[in-house]
Amino acid sequence: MILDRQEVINQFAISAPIVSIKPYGSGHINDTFQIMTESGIRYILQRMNQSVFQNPDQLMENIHGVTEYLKKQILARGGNPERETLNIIPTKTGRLYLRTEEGDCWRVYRFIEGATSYDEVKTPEDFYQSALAFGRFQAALAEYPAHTLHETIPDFHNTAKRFAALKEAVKRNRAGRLDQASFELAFAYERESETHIMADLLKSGELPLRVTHNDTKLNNVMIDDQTGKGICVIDLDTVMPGLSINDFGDSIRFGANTAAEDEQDSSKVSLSLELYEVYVRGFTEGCSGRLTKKELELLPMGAKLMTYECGIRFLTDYLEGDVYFKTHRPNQNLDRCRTQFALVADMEQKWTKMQNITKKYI
Ligand code: ADP
Ligand code: GN1
Ligand code: MG
Repeated sequence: MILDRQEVINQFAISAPIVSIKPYGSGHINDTFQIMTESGIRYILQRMNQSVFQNPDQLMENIHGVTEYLKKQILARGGNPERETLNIIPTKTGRLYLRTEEGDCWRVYRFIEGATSYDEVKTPEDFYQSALAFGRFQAALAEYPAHTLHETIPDFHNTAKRFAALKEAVKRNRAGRLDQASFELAFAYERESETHIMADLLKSGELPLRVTHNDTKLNNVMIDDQTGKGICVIDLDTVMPGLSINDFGDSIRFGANTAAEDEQDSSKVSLSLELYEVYVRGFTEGCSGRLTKKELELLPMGAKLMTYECGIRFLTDYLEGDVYFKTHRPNQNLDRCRTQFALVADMEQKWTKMQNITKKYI
């Protein structure tokens, strides 16, 4: 039997009758809905993207482990665990998620009220607050037993493997779009030698493996509407062992860009050095002295390589026919790739300035 959304939500441990179910948010991966109940309590319902996350059991085990761990810390400091971390609402049979007969996997979270996840930086203060929140998130998980975490997406930030996937996509030319992307491909290939940098630094022990978020874009943090503070880091699907500079870099890629991720006029793209500095300040403060000197020195590299890697991923998806990231119009993935590469080029121009700003915080 194919369940509709109402029947799906009926399987979860929610007592109040459901008033409405509406698509929600602007994430690129999962199908997200806002559930309104008669009591006024809201929930987030998500169909997990199983082509991206192939093992929902392991995925939910990670999120359950991490959120339970964070809850203890939040309680110990007198915080509100219902707002400061994700809360999984189990099914009526006590499971972390629902698998329907046709194989779809659904989960429900408590809705974090009185807070907003922003798709663009409106004020430097918001960006600073997001930096603090992501830094603190990493600090809070510093002692988390990393070996218990499943790798929900293998080689998620292995740039060399991402580059290899691009080469495969070029060979296949599955969507017949190769000719439209020749400039972008040349840009990507010119920087192939940089794809190994992070993995080499990890291998040589110069960078430590930490428990990281791995998807630190601005709309994955909730900012309190009253206090303006970053209260909760969400979208915990990719919490895995990783590099702190990648968490830093992914935030810069998205939030310190003067244009939207899918801006069609790439001349609007640039790195805001003001926002870069604001984020360095917030992130280092949030990590509260945990980052090593090497990690701090490599923050600009994290920003550049995460932007480059994301550009490669958008380009690969464009060539494959838009099968990974959600798209809402033709060429959106190509536009996204172009903004990322324009941002990389601008970072290369501003490299010394980025390094000088970073030095102030070492
Ligand atoms: P995706 O992996 O597709 O990005 P997310 O988990 O980030 O999915 O959810 C998409 C959006 O839904 C978020 O950017 C945020 O706006 C909203 N959202 C997710 N979880 C919650 C929550 N618990 N409370 C309020 N809003 C949420
Ligand atoms: C995806 O899930 P979302 O929209 O927060 C992607 C990130 C990319 C980002 C680009 C699991 O993030 O890695 O950086 O899009 N998440 C996954 O906007 O692939
Ligand atoms: Mg998200």
